[in-house]
Amino acid sequence: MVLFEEPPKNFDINNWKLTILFNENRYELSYEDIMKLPQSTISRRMVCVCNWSIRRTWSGTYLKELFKYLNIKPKKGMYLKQESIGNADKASYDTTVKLDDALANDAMIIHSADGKPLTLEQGFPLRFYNFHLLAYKSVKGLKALEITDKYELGYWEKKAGYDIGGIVRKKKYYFVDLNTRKFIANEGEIKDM
Ligand SMILES: Nc1nc2c(c(=O)[nH]1)N[C@H]1C(S)=C(S)[C@@H](COP(=O)(O)O)O[C@H]1N2
Ligand SMILES: [Mo]
Repeated sequence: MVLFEEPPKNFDINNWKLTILFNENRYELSYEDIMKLPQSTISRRMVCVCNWSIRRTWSGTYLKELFKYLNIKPKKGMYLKQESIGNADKASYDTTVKLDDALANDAMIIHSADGKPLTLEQGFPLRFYNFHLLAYKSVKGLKALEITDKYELGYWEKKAGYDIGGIVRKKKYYFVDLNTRKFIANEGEIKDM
């Protein structure tokens, strides 16, 4: 059984735009527009709900830079809903995160990993990432970001029985890139490994 959504078929980047919804406003950015935003490249660790982790070098734009560019000033206590492109025959993948937390933890919209554009499997053209949270809170093949006052479990998250918060927990993880297992004694982004 395919538990999650597969990458879109016959994907054409020329027909893609990232939609951002804030209050009554709708913004649309093409891949070209995204590549013109302030760029950052940084090595950060992703952690999977299945207790493994990998450090990669990610390139993209900080969420706060995107908001600055669009002149979006959300009030405190809002949420950010991410939605994927999806397939014609399948529901898209969606998840909602706390917006203040995403901004405070330097969440990014990412187009490249280790110097190469993401593959469709990795989330081409764009992937949201809050490294403070487990990978299931990060949507691949991003289509829309919506600033909302609703905090709800995503369709697949609900099916899988995942927790709505998704914070990286104090736990023993397997660090694939280091080929080592280690107990991590604090919550959130793993910075010291
Ligand atoms: N579009 C989309 N994004 C998604 C998913 C998905 O099925 N579709 N799965 C989520 C889940 S459950 C996980 S664990 C991670 C997996 O990320 P990876 O493929 O980079 O390991 O992506 C998340 N983002
Ligand atoms: Mo997952």
